[in-house]
Amino acid sequence: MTRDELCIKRDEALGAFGLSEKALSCTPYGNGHINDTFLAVCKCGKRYILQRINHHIFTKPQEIMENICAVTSFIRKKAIADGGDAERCTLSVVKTRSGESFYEDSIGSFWRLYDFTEGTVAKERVSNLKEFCDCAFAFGNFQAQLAEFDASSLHEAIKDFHNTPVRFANLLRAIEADPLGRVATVRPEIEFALAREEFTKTLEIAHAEGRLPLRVTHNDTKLNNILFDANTDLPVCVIDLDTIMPGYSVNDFGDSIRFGANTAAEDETDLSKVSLDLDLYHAYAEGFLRGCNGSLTDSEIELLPIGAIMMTLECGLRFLTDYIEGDTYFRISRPSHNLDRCRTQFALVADMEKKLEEMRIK
Ligand code: ADP
Ligand code: GN1
Ligand code: MG
Repeated sequence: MTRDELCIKRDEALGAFGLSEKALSCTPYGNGHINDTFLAVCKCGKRYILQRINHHIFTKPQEIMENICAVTSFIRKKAIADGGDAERCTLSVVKTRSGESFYEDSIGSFWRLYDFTEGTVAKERVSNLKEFCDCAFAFGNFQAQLAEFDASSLHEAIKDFHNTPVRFANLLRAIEADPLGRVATVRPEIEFALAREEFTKTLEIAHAEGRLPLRVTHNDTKLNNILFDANTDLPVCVIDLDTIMPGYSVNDFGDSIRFGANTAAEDETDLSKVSLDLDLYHAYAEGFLRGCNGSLTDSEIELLPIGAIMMTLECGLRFLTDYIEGDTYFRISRPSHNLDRCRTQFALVADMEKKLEEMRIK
């Protein structure tokens, strides 16, 4: 779709929602890799987040929206009962004029609208330990809040999303197909991945042996999926709820570490800058365990460091697979973007492997 076509569809979609007045502007927003996100502003100043759901990835947008509506109303009810901030405690879905939670446009793209959560900011990096610890509390608390949510009512947003052995098998398939002849250029990265095939099975084995329960988890616990209060810097709510489904607590922990406790950005090209910041790591662990409020078992706590390595390795496998397949999944803004991202993830895995003993939670 060209930029112009996207604008036309975006305006068609905006018109489908019951806004009290026409939006004055609607411009690209945020740093997500998957959906197209826009900020829509009305004359009165009211703001909305409009998103085109990536339906190549989320193949059943209706099910995603059912999950989101169910989870957000559950969280909102809980917040009201606890005397919390009903407006800002979770995302608030704006319905279409015909009462649906999403709009399908004339070419089969799917759109949804959220109220903009005012007075908040999303962050790509934290500036101190406390901020990261607060963020950990928010993600841990999110999991604890949903402990009583009926997991069987949730649709599986993306099959095998954090099944690392399946991600490993996908990489092998991509290497075999090698559609763009890129395999020859990424031999060291492939060797790095192949050497860790056995490791990829660790969490699946722990689950099969009864040491790692399935819980309702977020599954995409990147720092920029938390909104912070612009004045107090405290977390206000957890967003990007597309991937909520049964999963492992240690993966929610691990994905936050992967992104937020790395001393470099996810797409840094100078790999000497990449390392695990152990102070951030332990600050996060402390906040996460407090947020989970005693719900994690001893064996889950023991597996937290493995979750951090697993999510980092898995993300590296996914970036490498996408690079080999021709960048069809993650949004890129330069030709080697996915390869650069893969390299930072693998460099971080290597550093975590060295620091494993220091990552143990006592
Ligand atoms: P993606 O799945 O592509 O990562 P997100 O749902 O995380 O998309 O949204 C992308 C960005 O848009 C977020 O990181 C955040 O900055 C912003 N955002 C999303 N929803 C809201 C909201 N309700 N209020 C304010 N900002 C939001
Ligand atoms: C994607 O949507 P976003 O940017 O929050 C991806 C995550 C990856 C992450 C890597 C649905 O997250 O799984 O960990 O990029 N989301 C999906 O930055 O695949
Ligand atoms: Mg996001």
